[in-house]
Amino acid sequence: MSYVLFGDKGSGAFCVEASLAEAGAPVEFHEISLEKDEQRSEEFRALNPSGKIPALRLPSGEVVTETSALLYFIAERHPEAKLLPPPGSAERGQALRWIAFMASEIYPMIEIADYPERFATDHKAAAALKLSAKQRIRGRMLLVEAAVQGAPWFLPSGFSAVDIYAVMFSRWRECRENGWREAHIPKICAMAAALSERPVLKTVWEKYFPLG
Ligand SMILES: N[C@@H](CCC(=O)N[C@@H](CS)C(=O)NCC(=O)O)C(=O)O
Repeated sequence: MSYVLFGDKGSGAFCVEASLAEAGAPVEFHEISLEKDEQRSEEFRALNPSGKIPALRLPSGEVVTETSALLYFIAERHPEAKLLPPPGSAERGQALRWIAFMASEIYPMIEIADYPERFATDHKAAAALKLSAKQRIRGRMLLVEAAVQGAPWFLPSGFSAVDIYAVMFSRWRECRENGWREAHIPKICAMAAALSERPVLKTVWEKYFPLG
């Protein structure tokens, strides 16, 4: 039995598939279409009651969800992939800090930007909310950009799970629209270019972000 990843192309499942590819761990992909709202189906909610992707079924049968937890978990389970700096090191502290920042300050804003009607009572309020969520996401991505310590990677010691996570947010509509990311987060764009060239990530990259 291998890992089974429940996700969709272009989604947060990218982080999981990229981390597993770095670790050389085989994974079976099970598509949960966001367009068809399959993440809200009863069948999928049996795996993740919060109705969100990604979800990872382990070879032993348990299901783990929450992208940031999965980034830590895969790094821990596959230490040979060196997805995080050594435990207790100052760099590990920075890695955990910025993954936590993106998980708590940016990812929840994506739901507001993508599904504003869940949070508003009418179309006008939903449109205003969508716009302000996009502005928050952008403002917070600027903080991530300013914290980049290496080149092209986030950490001076090299490639890590932080790069996978930051690059994912930069691919989404809120950062992509109107060339915003190229103008405002060039270090994360350089990170994305370098990441897409990593031999083990090429196929994953093309699957999730065929348009770059
Ligand atoms: N807290 C979750 C958030 C995951 C999330 O928002 N996933 C999006 C796709 S990238 C989703 O499933 N959206 C569908 C929905 O909110 O109905 C995590 O960190 O994994």
